[in-house]
Amino acid sequence: MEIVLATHNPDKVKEFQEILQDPNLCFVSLHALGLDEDVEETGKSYQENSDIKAKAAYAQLKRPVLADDSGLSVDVLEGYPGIYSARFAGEHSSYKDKIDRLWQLLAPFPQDTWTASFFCSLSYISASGQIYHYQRSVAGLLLPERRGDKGFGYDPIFYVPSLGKTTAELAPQQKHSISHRGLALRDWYQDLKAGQLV
Ligand code: ITT
Repeated sequence: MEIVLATHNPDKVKEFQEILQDPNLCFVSLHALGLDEDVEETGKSYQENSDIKAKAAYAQLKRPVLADDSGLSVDVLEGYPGIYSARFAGEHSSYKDKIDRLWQLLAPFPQDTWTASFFCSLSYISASGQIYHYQRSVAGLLLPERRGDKGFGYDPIFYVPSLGKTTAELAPQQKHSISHRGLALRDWYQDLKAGQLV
C-alpha cells in the first residue's frame, strides 16, 4: 500500500520510513511527487494544522495521505513555541537558530524548570476521504548545551530523564520507541492493520 506523506520536512520523511518496517507499506513524499509548494499553517492547534496539510494534499492527489504537525511545547513558556516550533525564530531559521532563540527565552527561568514535551498530531485521510486523528507526546527536560548528533530539530537539547540521554544521543530505533512521532505512527498503523481506516 502506498501512502503520501504530506510534509516538506525531509527529516520527518526519514523518521516515518524508519519507524514502520513493513515491506507492504510504502511512504511517498510530496517532494518525490513534484509537489514542493508549502501550505500555510493557519490552525490554532497541532490537529488543525495537520488537518490543513492532509486536506491540501488529498485535494490535489485524491489518494491516502498522512500529515504530521509537531513541535516542542515548553512549560514555563506556557506551551510556546508549540505550533510555531518550525518558524518562531524566523521563516528560514536553521535548527541551530531555533535552539539559540529558545535558550534566550528560557534564560530568565531556573534550569530545573525547563520541562517540555514534544507533540505529534497525525491526520490521515483514507482512500474514501475519511479523516482520522492520532496525537501523542513525550515529556523531557531541556538542556543548556547540545548533546548528540542524531535526530533533528530540538533533539540535541531534549533530555529524557528515564534514559539519561538526549533524543539526539539515542539510536534512531530507541528514539522512535519513545517519541511522539513513533507512538502516534504506531497507533495509526495498528488501526490500519485492523482494517479500521476505511
Ligand atoms: P511540514 O509542515 O512540511 O511537515 P515543518 O518542519 O514545517 O514541516 P512543523 O510545522 O510540524 O513541520 O514543525 C515541526 C518542528 O518541530 C520541526 O521543524 C522541528 O523544529 C520540531 N520537531 C518536530 N518533531 C521533532 C523531533 O522529533 N525532534 C526534534 N525536533 C522536532
